[in-house]
Amino acid sequence: MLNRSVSARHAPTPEALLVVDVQRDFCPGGSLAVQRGDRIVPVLNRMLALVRVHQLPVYFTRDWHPPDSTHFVTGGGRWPVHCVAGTEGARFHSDLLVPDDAILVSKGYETDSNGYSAFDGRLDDGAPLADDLRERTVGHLVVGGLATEYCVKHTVLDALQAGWNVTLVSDAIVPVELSPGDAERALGEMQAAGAALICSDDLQLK
Ligand code: VGL
Repeated sequence: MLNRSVSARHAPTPEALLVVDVQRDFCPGGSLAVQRGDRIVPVLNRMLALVRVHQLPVYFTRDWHPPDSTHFVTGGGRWPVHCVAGTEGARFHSDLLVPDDAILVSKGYETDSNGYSAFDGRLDDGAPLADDLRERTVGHLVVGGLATEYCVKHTVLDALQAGWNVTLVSDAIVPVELSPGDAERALGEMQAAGAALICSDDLQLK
């Protein structure tokens, strides 16, 4: 368990990487596959290498649903069963280089929770994401992952609303695009709320 009083004394780290839901069920072959969702894995791996050089915190969110979630069609919701806690489909993509010191954020674990936003999630020790970010004095989140107009969008909007700066990495996100234009609308919403949109090649970390 993270010792919170010790972590609060860490040197300030203004930026952190937040990787949203790059789980097997959201990738080709999964039960809620985002078309070509896995194409961001090499991009994220390059970003992870960069972040390591700068020794910045890295958060990985994961959908972590109970089998009887009301988020699923089987429970009256809109989505096929996916990312059930502890199953193969809930694991991160096998090529994603999740570092040993990655901070996991599980969300959607209550029966009646959609768990779209990382800010509804908790770390392994039960701390809400926002508390951990504040303790590490993170002021700026660099965000990539799946899917643009659901978990990425809800996470980014919640982060901005709560006062974090957000840089969204355009080639490290993929939409579900259930209806044409969904992704563009989501990007517009996030930018209007204050998110900066950049390509991973232009990413500069402090
Ligand atoms: C997601 C649809 C349903 C996501 C999660 O991770 O974006 N999308 N559940």
